[in-house]
Parts: sequence; structure tokens; C-alpha cells
Amino acid sequence: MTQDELKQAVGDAAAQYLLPHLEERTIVGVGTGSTANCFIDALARHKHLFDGTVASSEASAQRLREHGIPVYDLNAVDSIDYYIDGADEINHRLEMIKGGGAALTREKIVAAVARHFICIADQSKLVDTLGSFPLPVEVIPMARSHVAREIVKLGGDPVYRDGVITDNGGQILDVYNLRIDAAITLEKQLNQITGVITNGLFAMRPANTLLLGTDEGVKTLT
Ligand code: ABF
Repeated sequence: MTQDELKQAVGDAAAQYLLPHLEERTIVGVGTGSTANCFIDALARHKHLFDGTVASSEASAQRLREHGIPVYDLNAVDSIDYYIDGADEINHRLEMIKGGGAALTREKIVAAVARHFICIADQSKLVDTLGSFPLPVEVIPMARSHVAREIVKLGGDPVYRDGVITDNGGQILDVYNLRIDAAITLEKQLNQITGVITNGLFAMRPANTLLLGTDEGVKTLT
């Protein structure tokens, strides 16, 4: 199967996974990226079964609204039972690198609120060790060079993602050549650097479930 077919399969599977849990008051957290878009399109077929959504990006919010699905401000909802989102890499502890789509801050916020984070990914995203994908770090623009210097001290090679401004007005450094064996430790170290808004390591709050699209079908890992 092509990568797009695997993404479609896992997006459909995530909608099916949610079906028994949807009720009229349910708010679904919705992520960002091409795999998340497959989920949005599948979820839209069941929009009559739940209340609405909270989106992790303006792009996902627009796609949801185009389907006629309500999108709420996170401050307007009391809780989110399920958050469905993709990842750039995920390991066997369900720790992730996210942020290739520059939505990492809102993704991390919604993931923090959600009771159950379901990661949806094609088989290419599952790795033994995180770090082959460059780790996105969202920064306050005036602090970009300072943060880059501090990241070099941690052993990474930061590259400014030129021309990208996030939904929050931040800029992105993509950090290359990290071999991340202790993801929680590195996530905490990066959080301590003044000027960092969010880093793309989702290890302190990993996914609860991974729906993995493979040539042998969609597998569930927990
Ligand atoms: C999003 O999923 C981002 O964190 C990550 O970059 C993206 C993966 O994109 P895709 O599903 O298009 O591979 O949550």
C-alpha cells in the first residue's frame, strides 16, 4: 500500500475506534497534518453523533468547519476525552516527535487536556530511537539565536525554518543530529531554555494508544 493509502486506512480506523464512545455532548480533540486530515474526513461521516471539536491548528479548524463540524475554543470546554493526532516519529513507548507541521504548541496543549491521546500514523513513523526526524522547537522570535546556541550545547544542530510563523506568532528551529534515548530528560532540558515556547518531544505526555497503518492492516499498540 502507498503511504497515502496507509494514512487513509488509519484515519478511517480512528473514526471507527471512536464510534462507540461518541455521544451528543462529546468534544473530540483533532490534530494537524495529512493523516489527521484523513481522520477529519472520516469523522465528518459521523458528525451527527457528537457535539463538536477542539482543533490543534487553524488549518484543521478550517477543514472541520468546511465539513460543518463545530470547532470550539479550548477555554470553552470542560474536558476532552479523546485527542486524535499524527506524529513525525513515534517509538515503542509511544513517545513522539511532533511539529513537522508547525502546530506543536497547540497540539501539546490539547494533548495535555485530553484523557486519551490516540496517535494515528503509517508504519514509516514507528522507530526504535527518536531523532532521525529533526526535532522542531518553537521559539519566541527575539530569542531564536539564544535558543540555537543553547541547543548546540545540548549536542543538536539547529536550523531556522525560514519563512514559517506559527499560529502563535512563534518561529521554528529544527534540530538535527540528536539521538534521543532519554526523551523525557531532553524534553525537560529544552523546556528550561529561556525563549522556548514548546519543543516537539511528546514524552512527558506520550500517546495512550497508537493506531499504526501497515501493509498487514491497522495495528493497535498501547
Ligand atoms: C502533526 O502530525 C504534527 O505534529 C506532525 O508533524 C504531523 C505529521 O504529519 P503527517 O500526518 O502529514 O505525516 O500532528
